[in-house]
Amino acid sequence: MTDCLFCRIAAGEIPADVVHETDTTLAFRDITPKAPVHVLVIPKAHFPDVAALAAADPGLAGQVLASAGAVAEAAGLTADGYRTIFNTGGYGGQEVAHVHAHVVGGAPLGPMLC
Ligand code: IU
Repeated sequence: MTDCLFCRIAAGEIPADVVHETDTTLAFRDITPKAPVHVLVIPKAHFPDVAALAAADPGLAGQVLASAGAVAEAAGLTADGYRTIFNTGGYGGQEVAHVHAHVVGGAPLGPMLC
């Protein structure tokens, strides 16, 4: 049993509104959406942030980005545009220490979000 929330979601121990899944990644709707579409994309394996993920497993980092693109495509965001965000650390506003990409869109976005 891990105390990492997103590891537990990836393991199916905590329910989530899953919109996309591969062998290595999971995408689910943010419980507090900041835009009409707000999906989080995680690797199923635990890495604390995007820099740690990219350093340890660049291939998996690419798979997370590919999943983010697939989520945007499936949500119909590609024509008007959208944003992919990785928050890192305290000043970066990262609240959950399991790397996750925010895929946000569905309306014009302000200069900052998430
Ligand atoms: P952050 O980049 O670590 O700040 O983003 C964490 C996100 O996880 C944030 O947008 C929360 O709304 C979201 N979230 C969630 O989707 N489900 C949860 O159980 C919890 C947080 I706690």
